[in-house]
Amino acid sequence: MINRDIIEADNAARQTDLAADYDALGARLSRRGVDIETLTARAMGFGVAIPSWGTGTGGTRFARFPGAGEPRGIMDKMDDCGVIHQLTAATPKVSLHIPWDRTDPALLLEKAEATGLGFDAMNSNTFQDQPDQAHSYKFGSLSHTDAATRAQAVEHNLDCIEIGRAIGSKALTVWIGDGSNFPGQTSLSRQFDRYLEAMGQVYAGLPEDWRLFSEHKIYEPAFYSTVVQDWGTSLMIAQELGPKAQCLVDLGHHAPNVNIEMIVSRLIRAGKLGGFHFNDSKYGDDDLDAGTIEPFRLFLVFNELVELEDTPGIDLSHMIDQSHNVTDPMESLMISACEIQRAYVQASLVDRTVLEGYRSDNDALMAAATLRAAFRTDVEPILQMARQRQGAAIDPIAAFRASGWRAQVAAVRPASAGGGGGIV
Ligand SMILES: [Mn+2]
Repeated sequence: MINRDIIEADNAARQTDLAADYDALGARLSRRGVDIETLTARAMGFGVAIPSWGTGTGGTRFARFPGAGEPRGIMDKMDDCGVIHQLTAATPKVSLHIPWDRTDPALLLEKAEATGLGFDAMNSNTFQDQPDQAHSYKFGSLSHTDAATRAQAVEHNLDCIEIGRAIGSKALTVWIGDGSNFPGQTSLSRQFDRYLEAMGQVYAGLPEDWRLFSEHKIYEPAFYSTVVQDWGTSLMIAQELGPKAQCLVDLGHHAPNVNIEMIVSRLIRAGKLGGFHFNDSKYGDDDLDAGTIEPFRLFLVFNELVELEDTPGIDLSHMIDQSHNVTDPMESLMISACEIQRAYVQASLVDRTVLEGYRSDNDALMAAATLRAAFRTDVEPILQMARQRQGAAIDPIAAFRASGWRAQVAAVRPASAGGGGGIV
């Protein structure tokens, strides 16, 4: 972890400005009937999980250009996640990926204790072959035509649940690359039947207090058809499997211009929204940093979440899923967590009573203006204050750079080679 003195010294230099900015924003919000302290408390209560795989430099299918001091394994990844949470106070959990993070659960618990972290959903991997496995996933996993290959994929998912149980996780996210590259290559209907049957076996192995998240993605690695390609299919899966099955929305897994906030609303209505993989995209599953391309879309997603937050039974896993190819992954993850938190706070200051009035009166112009007023409000002082009050950094990137963390770990972590996974 980073020495507390470094964080405090960096905060000290920013404290006076923050106090002035916070008071000024508080006065402005007060004129709109909004209590800044309520928003700060909400910011402090917000958390988004870091994907363990996001701490290493990602890549594309063309190449990966490693960075300095990349984590050597899950213990280093947990150290990095601990620092991200220390500086942002917004990332209390880590989402593990098996087999990339496979290790003794006792060591994971020990590291979680040392870094002040917990564990969010487990992620299985049947989109790659591992050196020791009997059957290849080249032509699919849970939906493969061969029963033994499907059984192997089911067994792997059950194994992920076992590891998760040992470390206090409460959910399993299943994303598969299964599909086809050619029309006629596979039966679209029977392939889905096979998937459902295999997932039924995974579902049967879920502990009582666990949830199973089905993550859809429109295409890639399969380029003609994908078994779990959209939210409709994901909803069918969740409804067929049972009450512990829900849908996970990865923001980058849709066709361009799809109205994701409406998908969010529909899934909540069905009682089937389980969680998110936050990221941003310009063209496809780009896995860019949250809020960098379409911050208004991120805001609109949170607008639905805040509007429906009192829906009975709603319990969402907020997770990041990004690939950091040209930035320091820890810096990208810190900024992303803060941007996701920003969208949440901005959505929290929408005047819902006023908005409902405009909706009732069919005043489209003022309804849209009400949302824009919230989106345009600079809530940075609220985020900064939330961090400062929790002992984190007012400016996480500045404190991180001042700490010299990257250079320190680069001295003990050997340079890594290219390759490895990044885009899920
Ligand atoms: Mn994802």
